[in-house]
Amino acid sequence: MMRISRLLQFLGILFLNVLLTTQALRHRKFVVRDAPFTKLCSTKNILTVNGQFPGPTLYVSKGETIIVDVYNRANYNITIHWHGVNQPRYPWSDGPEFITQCPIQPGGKFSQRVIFSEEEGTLWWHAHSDWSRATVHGAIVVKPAAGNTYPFPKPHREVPLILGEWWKEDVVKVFDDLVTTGGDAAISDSYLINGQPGDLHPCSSNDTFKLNVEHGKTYLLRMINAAMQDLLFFAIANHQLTVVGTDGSYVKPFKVEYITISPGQTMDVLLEANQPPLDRYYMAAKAYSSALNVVFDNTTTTAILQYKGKYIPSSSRTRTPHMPSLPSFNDTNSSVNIISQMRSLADEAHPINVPMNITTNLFYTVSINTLPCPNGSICKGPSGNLFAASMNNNSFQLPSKNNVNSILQAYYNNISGVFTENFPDVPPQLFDFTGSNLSKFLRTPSVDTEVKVLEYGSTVELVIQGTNLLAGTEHPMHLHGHSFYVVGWGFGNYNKDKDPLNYNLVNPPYQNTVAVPKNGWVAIRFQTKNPGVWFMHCHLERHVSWGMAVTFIVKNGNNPEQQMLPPPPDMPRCY
Ligand SMILES: *[C@@H]1O[C@H](CO)[C@@H](O)[C@H](O)[C@H]1NC(C)=O
Ligand SMILES: *[C@@H]1O[C@H](CO)[C@@H](O)[C@H](O)[C@H]1NC(C)=O
Ligand SMILES: *[C@@H]1O[C@H](CO)[C@@H](O)[C@H](O)[C@H]1NC(C)=O
Ligand SMILES: *[C@@H]1O[C@H](CO)[C@@H](O)[C@H](O)[C@H]1NC(C)=O
Ligand SMILES: *[C@@H]1O[C@H](CO)[C@@H](O)[C@H](O)[C@H]1NC(C)=O
Ligand SMILES: *[C@@H]1O[C@H](CO)[C@@H](O)[C@H](O)[C@H]1NC(C)=O
Ligand SMILES: *[C@@H]1O[C@H](CO)[C@@H](O)[C@H](O)[C@H]1NC(C)=O
Ligand SMILES: *[C@@H]1O[C@H](CO)[C@@H](O)[C@H](O)[C@H]1NC(C)=O
Ligand SMILES: *[C@@H]1O[C@H](CO)[C@@H](O)[C@H](O)[C@H]1NC(C)=O
Ligand SMILES: *[C@@H]1O[C@H](CO)[C@@H](O)[C@H](O)[C@H]1NC(C)=O
Ligand SMILES: [Cu+2]
Repeated sequence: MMRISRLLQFLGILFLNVLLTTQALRHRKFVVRDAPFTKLCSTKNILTVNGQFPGPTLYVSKGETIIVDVYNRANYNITIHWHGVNQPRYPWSDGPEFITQCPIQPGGKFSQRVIFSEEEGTLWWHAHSDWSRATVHGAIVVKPAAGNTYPFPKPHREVPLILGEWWKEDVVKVFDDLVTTGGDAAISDSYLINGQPGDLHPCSSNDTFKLNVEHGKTYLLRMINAAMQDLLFFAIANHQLTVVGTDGSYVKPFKVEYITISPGQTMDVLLEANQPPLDRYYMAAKAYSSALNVVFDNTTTTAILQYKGKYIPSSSRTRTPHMPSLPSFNDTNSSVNIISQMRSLADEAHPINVPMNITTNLFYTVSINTLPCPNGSICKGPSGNLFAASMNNNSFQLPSKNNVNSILQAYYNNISGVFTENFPDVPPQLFDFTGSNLSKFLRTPSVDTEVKVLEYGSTVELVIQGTNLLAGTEHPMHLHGHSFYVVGWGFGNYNKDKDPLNYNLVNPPYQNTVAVPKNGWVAIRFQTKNPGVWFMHCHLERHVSWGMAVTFIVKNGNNPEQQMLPPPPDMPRCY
């Protein structure tokens, strides 16, 4: 009996392996190249995929694996990340530069295996090297597996809505200036909706994105915040929005007048076209930026919602659209409207599995810092210093600065000297993190390539605590390789005795990006069931460039199915 079942098991594994290796996977071709685009009255070349901006949408079914053949025909190193795709056992094509791979160099090609598993809903892909993601990004739509349906009535139509950010200047120059001057980044000139600034901006009236709807129908907006520097408020005049999902996972539907969406986050939103059809309505987005005395792009981007049908005279196409009202740029209470209402479905068809027995408690601070200006340089950061940022007082340094290997390659091949395993579980120094008058002696972090090693199968609770060093602000933290349950959040300092009593362990949302509120904290839980090297970082681009990041190494488990797969033969070379 035993023998037969062993044999069947063996044959099963054999069959699975044959399937994995011989199944014809769908290929998509991504050609990274320059293309000219005109916005805000001027034309410049930007880095694109297939000449498109935003880039092409990937459509897949839940659980599918596809191959994206990425060709670099630009003069710039590039990597591509599949944001929110957990890539089970396969960090090799995850994409963050010098974390899991060296960049694809000009003229190079990398065939990236993108492995979908539990994700369903909206995700996105973007470049993960320097600041090239500003223009190299696009949507990923994960449909339910064959025979399954949405947990809400099938919408009439689905529309990706990508929020972006545009500099008139070359974004490579904006990034270089940030690095060489040590100061803050030049602020952008506008935000974008599906690649367009909207008709409140000069020269933009003809190209404004327009959504034509039929009265009485429901539309699914697949929203992505691909902006670089700020959380965004978004609303549609006179229309309520029903949030039904985030980060490739469904939530219990709730109605809102506006949403707050973080860079890195996606949101599935139902729109009922139920307003007077002769009128037109702006869809508008603008920044939530609460740090004191920090200049930011305070412009508003718009698109237009208009009704179609033969009873609508063409003259209505020229009506001035209604403008939605959005919270003011520093309205922190309004910024948490979404995080406070998110609940996962937690039903039979969408079960959840919140870790209850925590094996690994982690407490990480996220801070804006300064580093002393090197002698002989002029630095444009605070008081003539360099801007920096940190987690647990460590300002993360990419290994490229010390070594040509990625952390993943170094880990897999046992190459020493690329990183240390010293990342601390708690801040090295405790202080009143959100206090209003913090000593400037707390501002200087250590600078190092430190990782946190986790055993396979650990149940992790990570509390991320914002600090008020320099200026408290919100931080959208994104984890690669794992989604996590957001079990709690609050303002002020986390209280380890009181705050856990208010956790939602029943139906917390399942996300890959969560905004730590200004001078507040979030608690997330996940189980390490994905061996590999996984980056975690703030998705505000200047903050990650200043070092607000940590790398997790999740070790292999004992069973072969709990171990990393071998690397592909065409991993980009590091030299
Ligand atoms: C918009 O298009 C019209 C007609 O093609 C053209 O005359 C006008 O100059 C365009 N406006 C802008 C701002 O490009
Ligand atoms: C945006 O900020 C600029 C200064 O940077 C200011 O002059 C302008 O009034 C602000 N506009 C809005 C709409 O707040
Ligand atoms: C927001 O900014 C306005 C104008 O700068 C200021 O008057 C107000 O006190 C600020 N509100 C908060 C909550 O910080
Ligand atoms: C924000 O909400 C808190 C708690 O409800 C309240 O105490 C505080 O006054 C509010 N702040 C503002 C600026 O409205
Ligand atoms: C919790 O985890 C620990 C360590 O893995 C284990 O010894 C213990 O039995 C677990 N407790 C429960 C209630 O599962
Ligand atoms: C920089 O200059 C200061 C003061 O002149 C000196 O104390 C320090 O040692 C110098 N640092 C370096 C790295 O040369
Ligand atoms: C790295 O070290 C581990 C444990 O010592 C060993 O099992 C593995 O084969 C080594 N890998 C390489 C590529 O040498
Ligand atoms: C802030 O702290 C410094 C010393 O740590 C003190 O001199 C100063 O008076 C304090 N300012 C306020 C507004 O509390
Ligand atoms: C951060 O690390 C630096 C360098 O090790 C140390 O001097 C400083 O005291 C630390 N600061 C805090 C707040 O832990
Ligand atoms: C691209 O990356 C390689 C090695 O990873 C480096 O040697 C080269 O200088 C980079 N090229 C550019 C244009 O940044
Ligand atoms: Cu941040």
